[in-house]
Amino acid sequence: KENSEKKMVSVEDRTMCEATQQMLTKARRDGVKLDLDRGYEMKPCPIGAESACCKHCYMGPCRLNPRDPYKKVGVCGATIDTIMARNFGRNVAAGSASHNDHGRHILELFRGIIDGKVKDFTIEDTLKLERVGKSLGIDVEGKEVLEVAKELCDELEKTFSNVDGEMPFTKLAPEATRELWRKDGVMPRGAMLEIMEMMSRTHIGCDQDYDNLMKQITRTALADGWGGSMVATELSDIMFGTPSPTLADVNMGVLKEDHVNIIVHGHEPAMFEGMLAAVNDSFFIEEAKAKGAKGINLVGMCCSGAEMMSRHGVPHAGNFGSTEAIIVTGAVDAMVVDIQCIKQGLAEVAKCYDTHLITTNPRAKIEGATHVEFDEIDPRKCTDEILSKAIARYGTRSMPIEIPKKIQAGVHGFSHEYIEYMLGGTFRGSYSPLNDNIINGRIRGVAGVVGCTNPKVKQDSVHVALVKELIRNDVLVLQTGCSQIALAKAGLLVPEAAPLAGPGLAEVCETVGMPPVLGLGSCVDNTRILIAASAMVKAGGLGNSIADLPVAGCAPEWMSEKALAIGHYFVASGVYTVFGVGFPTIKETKFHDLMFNGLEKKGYGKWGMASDPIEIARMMIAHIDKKRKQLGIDK
Ligand code: SF4
Ligand code: MSK
Repeated sequence: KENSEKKMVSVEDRTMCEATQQMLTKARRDGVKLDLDRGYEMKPCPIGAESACCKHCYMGPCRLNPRDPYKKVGVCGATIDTIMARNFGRNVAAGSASHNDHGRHILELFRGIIDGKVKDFTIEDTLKLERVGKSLGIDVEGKEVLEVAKELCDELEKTFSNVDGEMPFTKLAPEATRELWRKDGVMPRGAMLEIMEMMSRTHIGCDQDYDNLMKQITRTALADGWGGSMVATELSDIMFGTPSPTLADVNMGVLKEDHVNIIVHGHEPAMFEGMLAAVNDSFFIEEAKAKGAKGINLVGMCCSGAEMMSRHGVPHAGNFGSTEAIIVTGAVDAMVVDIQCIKQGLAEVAKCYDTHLITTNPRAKIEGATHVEFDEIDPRKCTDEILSKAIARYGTRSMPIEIPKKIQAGVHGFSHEYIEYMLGGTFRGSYSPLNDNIINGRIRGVAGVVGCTNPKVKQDSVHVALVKELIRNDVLVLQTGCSQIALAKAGLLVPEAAPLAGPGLAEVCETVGMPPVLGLGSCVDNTRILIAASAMVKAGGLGNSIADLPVAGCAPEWMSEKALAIGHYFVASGVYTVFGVGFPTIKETKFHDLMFNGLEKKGYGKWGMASDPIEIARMMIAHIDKKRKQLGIDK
């Protein structure tokens, strides 16, 4: 009864993804509640939504009034600015910790290959190994691959363990940007130290000056973007191959009724790479056929899906907002997960549709799921057990199957290296073609549109409307994560979408044969945008620091702490970054003013917030135009 459709908001108001609408309708009919409806029913605490409460000690929790924020202080005397800064700092610490944990495990895998303990993975891209080594000052001349790899591994270990000095990959940022970080004392040292210090300084009775807290927040966020996230992306490219454009299908129609369907969802590529190797084993293909299936269909979801699609063209079934809904098809024989953005609600939905939900990582188990641990030293032990379970489930399928017939082809896999190559071979030298096209005004500026979906807003709708408006105004859009999947489903990641762009951008797209929207991969791959932005500065003609560039960023449907860490590392690197949905600060407070105005005056980027996509586009374009004017390239 609780699920009666009468009480529900229409499915068209919950998501613009037609496949997800169809599955939400079916779930309601089946009496199964999905996150899209739970999100609508949840009434978030208005005090918490604006970060006006604190539970950092047991004299509280203390609640202040967001409508009159300076009227009261916490029991310890903490002001609204201290409370908001501490809360934000801990969010950023959690987000940075997630990406650094991911990056550190990728580094351990890399070390395992070098030591010879890991035999099922290898160093795929030796050219990139050399390039990254050289960029960090490693002498690669005349050295064996493993020798360079060992030196790179030792150097990148400092990303996590340094207690002083400068994090290795910060060398890739423009000198003026690094000088600002040094001058303000926010240059990140080692990620473990920065995250530890962030947690320590936000303990009751420690750092109670919002401006001073902002310094450690900035350092902790930079330790993500120029730290663990960048290590994850660059080493994953070296081990599994650097992406280049590849055609791939997206949306729930990639499931096949007559195949054993296995979905991999999460963030670390190793387990997915292991699955990809295992599904081609003729033994399992024959096993599947013996149960009446035509074969085994491996597809991705969320960010590890985006990463595998970029690298190998593996089909992608949908973003964060569709992970529960896809199980409602009844066609998913196993959903295999690792870390981050895996809703606990999947366990209940999987139970309802007799789907195996399989956790594989010791750092992320789910009550009610089956745990089959993945070990890089013996990957087949895990992948073979998963395949056996999925094939057995196919053989006993008893539910009606309903797969939405929605599928959209797109071009994915634009690494920063490929963007350099495509737009003229190099960013360096006398103004690269990308910079030339920005200077001559064909391309007005560059926007990064990234991040999650959030059931507080209609899934995908803000992403799609925003990106359409940006390209219509000649802004080239770079995408990652769940946002990229939203636009892929909407059909914008194809060269044929060029006519949707303004005349200048359309001309560039048609000349080069590229889409107006470029998909760069998963959410850790946002670091590709940092590297591309640094390369634009170094190419010349667009100022001295990232803050000078006519660029802007946005996460219009964000939800995670990782998104806050990413947003802040972009701001700290010099980028105007707008968030949709809402923001955990109160306007008319000193901390909010520092984030939304003060940081820019100090030479950083700044935060912005709006929920309407056209309003967000207007804000981003106004910033791009302001930067063009400052550079003297406005016409
Ligand atoms: Fe309240 Fe201060 Fe304790 Fe926070 S730290 S709960 S504001 S007394
Ligand atoms: S998965 S952090 S919902 S982009 Fe990277 Fe998607 Fe956001 Fe998770």
